[in-house]
Formats: sequence, structure tokens, C-alpha cells
Amino acid sequence: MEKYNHKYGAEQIQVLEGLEAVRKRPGMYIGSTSVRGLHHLVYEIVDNCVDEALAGYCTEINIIIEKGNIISVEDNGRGIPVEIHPKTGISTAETVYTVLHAGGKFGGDSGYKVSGGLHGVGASVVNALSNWVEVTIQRDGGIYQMAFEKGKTVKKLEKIGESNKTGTKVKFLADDTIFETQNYEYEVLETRFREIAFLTKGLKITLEDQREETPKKVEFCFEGGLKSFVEYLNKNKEKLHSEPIYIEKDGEVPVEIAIQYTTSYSESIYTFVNNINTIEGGTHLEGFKRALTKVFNDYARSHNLIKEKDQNLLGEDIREGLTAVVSVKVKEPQFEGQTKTKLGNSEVTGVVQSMVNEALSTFLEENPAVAKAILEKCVSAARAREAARKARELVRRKSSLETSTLPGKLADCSSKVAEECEVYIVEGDSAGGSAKQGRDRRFQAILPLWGKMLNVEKSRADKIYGNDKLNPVIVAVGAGIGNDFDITKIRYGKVIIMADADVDGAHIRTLMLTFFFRYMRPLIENGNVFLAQPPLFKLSKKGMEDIYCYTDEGLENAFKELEEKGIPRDSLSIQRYKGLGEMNPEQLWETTMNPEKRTLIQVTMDDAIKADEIFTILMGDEVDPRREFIEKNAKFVKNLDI
Ligand code: 1YM
Repeated sequence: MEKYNHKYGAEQIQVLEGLEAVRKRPGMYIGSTSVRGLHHLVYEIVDNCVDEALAGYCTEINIIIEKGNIISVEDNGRGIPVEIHPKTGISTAETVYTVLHAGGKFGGDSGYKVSGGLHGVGASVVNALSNWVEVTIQRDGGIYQMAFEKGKTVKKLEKIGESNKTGTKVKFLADDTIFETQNYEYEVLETRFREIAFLTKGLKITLEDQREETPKKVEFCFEGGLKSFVEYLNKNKEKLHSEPIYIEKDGEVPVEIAIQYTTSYSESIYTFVNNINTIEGGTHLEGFKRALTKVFNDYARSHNLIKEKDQNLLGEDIREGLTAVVSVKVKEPQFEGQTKTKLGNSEVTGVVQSMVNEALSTFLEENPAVAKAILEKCVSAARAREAARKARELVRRKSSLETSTLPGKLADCSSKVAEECEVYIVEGDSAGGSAKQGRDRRFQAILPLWGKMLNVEKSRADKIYGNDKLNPVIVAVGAGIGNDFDITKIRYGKVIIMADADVDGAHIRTLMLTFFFRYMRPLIENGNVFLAQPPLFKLSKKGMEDIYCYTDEGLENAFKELEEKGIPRDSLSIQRYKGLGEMNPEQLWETTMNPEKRTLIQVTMDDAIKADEIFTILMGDEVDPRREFIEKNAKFVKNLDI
């Protein structure tokens, strides 16, 4: 008995040490303590519900953001087991919430743990990083409850009532001494839960935000699975065929794929492993691409859509305008790559490849009209690629004849060390002139843009190379575009778009960002793209140093601060800057270019799906969604046009 007690004590100590380790280094378990990490807590709990759904026992998950940023997650699964766990001597439910990495190890094998992935460390980590957690379980005819504070059990699991239902409900408040913020972003959670619902056919997920006067609520349930996902991704695009091609197969490695071509020139393939977005791709993507290239080439040849002497269509020709989602479930996934979002399991390539080979060639034979529409597009993409190659060579040849290979209007910097160099892309010659004079020429280059801008959303690479406005940008950045883009060749560590704070400026910013997004995406992913923030106002008064304000709010704050110092509003002269051109070189340097004083906005790509959607809306064909987007987001652009 004494021996047993001793062992039990040691277990408990280990438990506390385990959770203490999580509190000491939260980043190791949930990535960071920013709002991203905060959202991870919710995902960890919801993942357990999704596992239960994948195992076939749960059909509904309800998530509520309550007042005070308390999260409540409830499912109608079997309920976490309540009996005493033989190894720990405490209830299984308490074990799951207090032992690091407990997870499915303590229960049976419910199949493909979604929590086997990225930071899939489960309930105990959420417990360790919460001010408090309360768990209510309905199972075996009873209602059971337990509670924790900062990872420590304050109420052991006890039966508090009778019930003939089953399920688990978890409520928690994140630890404010660990996270930078407790404020959940509704839209981020909404996007993730929509994604989970697409990926888990038939699962109903509701999300409710009760923090504001009028609560928000959404419900997601997609009987079409990935087919619905692709329809959603393409909702603002012109489709080449009305129904997505849908492939699904169970087996050792279950695979689900949906494919639909649009008339656009970009490629949007999203891949998932156990519901985790594999941003860096991997073996499943490889198998998918190989099959796609082979099936379409075989079909094109056997149906005389390309001649015997013609070269094969390349993968990139076949993927032009393609929207696809690939989802696989892998029992023991190996994640590789910089962000651990690249699937490494080599056996998956063949599984996906042979499955797509078979299903897609059958589909094409059975749907000749769709096959024809897609292949016509592929052939025209191949021609455009050939034209782009010629255009590119023309650029190269032209530049090798000239003494300098750089665009004529570029005022380059003297340093050649890319990391310390920055290029300001400036619309218009007058602002370009001020920028050239105001800059620090050692590390700041200026590239004024002129000529007619191209809508990149509607153009192919050959047009881009040949465009007066974009060509100098490509040459100045120095790393190519599209599939040829090579981030190691960039000539500047920072590419800064500097445009006026008005509608025209917003337009050029959007066009440039679309260009970078579609043709130099690694530049954004790598954090090299920035937006300059020129001031909107200057406050001046004799004997006082000029004050620059960058927003309406900033102006109000400045007024308040000055009033507190005894300087009344009406004694100040206020200048409103309409454009960069109104500033002299010194002012431009002081306010917008001096690294010591300026604010740059770094352009990030947190969510490629969202970014794709926004660029399609802003630059695509359809007018209604654009108007809707602008109306919905008008509050963010109110400074732009007064
Ligand atoms: C709101 C959070 O955690 N649901 C949930 C968790 C589990 C089960 C069911 C479950 C799993 C198994 C058997 C099994 C978990 N159980 C465990 C463990 N919702 C939520 N619903 N019976 C029930 O995996 O075999 C960990 S999670 F380890 F106890 F089995």
C-alpha cells in the first residue's frame, strides 16, 4: 500500500511539473502567446470534438464566445470516459486534462487524430494556460463535472445529476498573465470552423459571439464536403464547368479531392492532412500534380487535341485557372519544412496519384464537353507560356546590350547587400522626385512607376513581362516572376509601396499587392513587402516643432495632448496632405522614409484562402461582390478619400 502511495505521489508531481513546463514555455506548445496562440486554445478543444466526429460518434459542435472572452465548446459525442484510469489512479477525464500528451493514448484508438499534427497537444495544454477550466460530461446515464485553476484540479470529477444524453462541454478563460490579449477575433475563428466543416462532411458546427449587444451566430454544415469548399472558393470566379469534379476514396489512406477550373490565370490548390492546412504542400500534393499532368496529357494526345510533334503540356499549363482542395487522412503523419506544414510520408504520393489517375481519366471520358473546355484552356496557357518565354528573353537580350541592366528610372542605392537595402515603389514622377532627393542613397532605392497599369488578375505572364509599369519592378527586384521566381536573388530586403492616402493611391496599392500576391508570392510570405505610411496632417505653430499625424484618430490625440500642454486647437495651423507630391524632400524623409521615425506596415499572408478571395473580389470581373466588400470594409478605408 505504501509503495502504491509513493508511486501515486510521484505521478502527481510529474503531472504538475508537466503543466508547469507548459506555463514556462507556452510558445513551444501553442506556437506563440499572441492572439494566434489564443485561438489555438479553442482549436485544441474543438479538435477533440472533431476527432470524435471522425470516429463516427459526434454530429454537432457548438462554440460560444461568451461575455468576458470565456469560451464554451460543446459536442454530442460519447463524452470523455469518466472511470478511474488504471495508470494514474484518477478519472480518465481528469487524466486527459492534467497529463501532458495524454490524448488518445488513454482511450481506445479512434482512428485519425486531427490533434496528431501541428501543435496537437490537447486539453492539458489548454488547462495549463487557462485561468480556469470547467468540464461537464454526460455519459453512462450521469452528468459529471470537474474544474481546474491554472492547471491545478480544484474540483475532482463528481457526478452532479442524471442524464440519458451523451457529450462533453468545456468552458475556459485563457490566462491573462500568459497571453498578450484575451480578445478573440470572431472572423478568424469563423474562417477556421467553416474550413473544418468543409473538411468534415455532414458535421454541423455553430459559432456564436455573445460579446456585443447584438450577438452574431453562424452555422456550418456541408453535405457536399470538399465539393462545397471548392464552390465556396470559386463563388466570385467565372467557372469553366458548372460542377466541381469530385473524387473520394476510403482505405488505408482516405483521400478526398474536389477540382474546378475557372477562367482566371491563377492556380489555387489547398491541401490538408488530418484537417491541418499543409501550406508547404508535400507528398500528397506531389501525387496530385503528377496525376493531373499525366491524365490531361494522355487525354489530349489520344483525342488529338495536341499533335504528335507537339511538346507535352507542362504542369503549370494544366494548373492555370485551377481551384482544387486535396484532403488526406494519414495515421502517423510526418510533418517537415520550415513551418512543419509539409507532409513527408512518401507512401502517400502513390496513393493519391493512382487514385486521381483512375478517377480523373474516367471522368474525362464520361464528360467530353468539360474535358474539351479544360484542355482548350491548357493549350492556350501553353502558348502564352511560350510567348512569355520569348518576352522574357527579349527583356534579357535588351538589357544585356545596354550598359546597365537596371531600369532607367530606378535610382539605385549604393549598397549591394540585399538585406540592408530597400526599394520604394512610388507612383508618379513628382513624388518620385521628392523621394529621390529625400532618401538615404546608401541603402534606399527609388523606383518611380509610370505608364499604364495592367490588371494582373486578368493577364498572363507574357503580358506582365511586356508591361511598361511592371517590367521595371520585375527587373529591379531581380528575382523573376511566377514559377521562375527565386527569392534568393532579390536585390532588396524591403520592397516598400509608397502611394498617396487617397482612392488612387489605394488603387495602385491594391494593384501592386495583387501583382506581388500572384507573381511573387514568396516575397509576401517571406515578409519582404511593406506599405509606407505617409502622414495625413501636419500641425504647426511658431516656436513649436511640427507634428505629423497619420490617422484621424492620431490627429484627435495630438489635439488633446497639446491642449493639456496649454496649446489650444485654434492656435494651430493644420495642413492636410492630399498627396506625397505636396511634401518637400526633407518632409518626406522625416515622416515616411527615415527608418528611425517612420511606420511601415508589413504585408502578411496569414490566410492564403482569404487573401485569394479578397484579390479576386477586388480585381476580378464581378461587380456585386466588389461593391459588397467595399461597403462592408468601408470603415477601414475612411481615411482614403476626403
Ligand atoms: C468539448 C470537448 O473533448 N470530446 C470528447 C473527447 C473524448 C472522447 C469523446 C472520447 C474518446 C474516446 C473514447 C477514445 C476524449 N477521450 C479521451 C480519452 N470535447 C471533447 N469526446 N470515448 C470518448 O478516444 O477512445 C481523450 S479526448 F483519452 F479519454 F479517451
